[in-house]
Amino acid sequence: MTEKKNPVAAAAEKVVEKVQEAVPPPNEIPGAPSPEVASVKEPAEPREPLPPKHDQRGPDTYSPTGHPTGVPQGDMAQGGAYLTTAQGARLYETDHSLKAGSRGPVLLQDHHLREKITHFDHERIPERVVHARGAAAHGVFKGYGTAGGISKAAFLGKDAETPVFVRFSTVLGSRGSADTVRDTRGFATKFYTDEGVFDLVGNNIPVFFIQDAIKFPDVIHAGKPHPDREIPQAQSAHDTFWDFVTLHTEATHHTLWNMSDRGIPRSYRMMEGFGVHTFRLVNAEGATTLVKFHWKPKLGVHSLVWEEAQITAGMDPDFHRRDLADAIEAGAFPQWELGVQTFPDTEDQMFEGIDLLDPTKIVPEELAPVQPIGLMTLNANPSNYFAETEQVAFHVGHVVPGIDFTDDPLLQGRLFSYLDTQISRLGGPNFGQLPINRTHTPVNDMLRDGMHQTAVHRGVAPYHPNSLDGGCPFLAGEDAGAFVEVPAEVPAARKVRDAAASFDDHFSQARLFWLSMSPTEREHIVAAYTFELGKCWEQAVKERALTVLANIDTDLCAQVAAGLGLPVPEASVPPVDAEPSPALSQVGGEWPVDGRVVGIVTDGADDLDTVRTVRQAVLDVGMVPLVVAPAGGTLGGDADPVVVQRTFTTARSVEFDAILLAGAPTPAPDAYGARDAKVDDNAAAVTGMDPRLLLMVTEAYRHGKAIGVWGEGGSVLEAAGLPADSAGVVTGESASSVLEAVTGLLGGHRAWDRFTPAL
Ligand code: HDE
Repeated sequence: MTEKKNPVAAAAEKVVEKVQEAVPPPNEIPGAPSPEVASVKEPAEPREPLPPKHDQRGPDTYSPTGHPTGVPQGDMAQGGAYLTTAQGARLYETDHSLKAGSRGPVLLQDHHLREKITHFDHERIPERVVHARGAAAHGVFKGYGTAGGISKAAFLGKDAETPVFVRFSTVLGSRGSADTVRDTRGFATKFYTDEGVFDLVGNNIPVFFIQDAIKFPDVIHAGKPHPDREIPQAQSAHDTFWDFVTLHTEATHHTLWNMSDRGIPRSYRMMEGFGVHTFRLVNAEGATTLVKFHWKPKLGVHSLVWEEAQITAGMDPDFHRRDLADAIEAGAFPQWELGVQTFPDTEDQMFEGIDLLDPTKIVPEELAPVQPIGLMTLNANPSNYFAETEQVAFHVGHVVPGIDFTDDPLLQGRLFSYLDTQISRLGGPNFGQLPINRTHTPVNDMLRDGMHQTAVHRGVAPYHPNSLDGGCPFLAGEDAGAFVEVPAEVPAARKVRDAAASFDDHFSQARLFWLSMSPTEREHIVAAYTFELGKCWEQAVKERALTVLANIDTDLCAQVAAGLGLPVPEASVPPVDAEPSPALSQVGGEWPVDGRVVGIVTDGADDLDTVRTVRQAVLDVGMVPLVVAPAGGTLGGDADPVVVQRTFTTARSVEFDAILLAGAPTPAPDAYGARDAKVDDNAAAVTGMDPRLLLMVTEAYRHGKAIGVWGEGGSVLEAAGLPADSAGVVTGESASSVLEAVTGLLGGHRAWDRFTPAL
């Protein structure tokens, strides 16, 4: 018997094919705003809306009650060639309101004007109270099957593939704030599993500021801008933040991570993710294991340097957003391995003396290795920021059978907060029906009505038990895949507002982290504390902060005190030596270079064939080449033009992971200080080169970046006063050998050997 094809699905396939045919090939250089090259004249011929760009897709198409609709994603977007009202009536004019005479008053009957303006007036929704600034991508998670012994969750099964949507974020800043500020980063993953949605709502730092959710409003009020002037935006370098974290010393460990390079990631693609709390997994036999979740990026963990982060916040506030979207557009799909540290589910919930319920503590990987259980690949950008990235609603309580909670008091409070917050942000209790939040499994709840209800429920008996709807829906039982809470024992106890004595240790793991850092990383930590506390106004806050640092490490405290010009206090809790955890350091490995950005500087007159070859070679190894020249346009005539992506006016070193100098550009026509403050007129006269290029290489040098030089490029180093024999500076006759060496250096992230740490 031949299988009858569902006509909706068949039609959908055809449309999908059509859309795919229309999709243009990937651009070599990501960032084109549209799938088609724009015309100079305004297009006049009516046509259907353009397809999405090749790298974009929307949420999978499911009904509000979790049924696959077979509707192509394109049908979730606008359609038809003509401008219409929201009700679909075609319009002939949208540039002028309806008036009584061309100079007369506007008429109240102008339904188009009123609809257009009213809708616009209501376009905004409240931003997230924390993690407001973010970027997201679609992808897929593939289980390794290695977690089968500890969790019955089907999506962890061998080769099970589950669609995911991941949103990365900063914590403190508003929606429009800069990406590269010093802050914790959110790392939230929505798994659309066959057993319901599972949200793993984590951060890039494995510990948290507080041990109990009731303190969350306090820490966030302290970290957010001061309530009177509403400054500073998106940063912790201010009095209220340091006032709180020094009075509330359980924040010490997390604050130290923030002051380390982890607080300024190079890219969302190069961050670890952590579930932070200990979770409880349960297998098919009902046996339980305590775990901590880890995301390990295939590209390694890398950071910016502080000056670079600051310049970037001004030059390109969207740096992390752009990096993620560009990498995916260019086909450099970021990947993370999901892993777990496992611990026996003992009565005391301790492991090697570490309280597993205390979210300010890690378990060093050397004590409990991270065991890989699956691989996540992000392979598509959202097609609409608001519909997807802004409206995605995560909730720690979205779990599936096989994953359960522990009594971590921070986790317990989050279980309340995430559901609650969506109601005010997304306008009611039906946020789960927004396309990006829809589960891929049939929904049969008895929740009804409410604002923005988009399901059309049938039946008369949304209550249980009933006989009028035939008893539907029925309860499942564990054997039919129900989520059944682990019947964990709760010890007989008295009601108290209190914490366990083991929660009192606020310094030992901060010291463990400090001792695990390389000398370079320690220098960065000292600099970060000195900067942040130096920005505080209150002397008392600085002095108190030093008393906290004294409890972490004497050297750290002394160095910061020297920078602040304050005396070094005695430790109140003398530091006790801990075994360092090498896994915590970011320095010293080799990683892939996918999506790294290489600036190729040419004066336009040098050997363009070499520039072409190097540009192609950069693309061939999966990196992004950006050609920088004195002026825009193309170089080398019409036959085989080299497109210029950046000029000295638009380029800044922070955009590049490495710089290749193919030439020594003389000052461009706009290279004079009156027009561009980056130009030092004197330097231009003395060196005969464009001073913005000298600024670019000097900054790249300061930021530990690889610099490759051949031909005339050598004279740029000389003019900039940079030693050609310094670590990470490659000079050579052949461009290809220089590029090879630079690529090798990028594998190690930065040339840290260029600097000599004092610590
Ligand atoms: Fe959140 N957190 N959080 N948080 N959190 C929110 O939920 C909250 C905490 C995290 O990309 C809010 O939808 C409380 C730890 C991420 O949409 C809110 C406490 C960790 C995101 C909320 C914490 C996180 C949020 C704001 C203390 C790492 C962004 C908007 C108990 C493990 C998710 C929203 C996204 C967002 C509450 C602590 C991660 C208000 C009460 C610990 C990644 O519900």
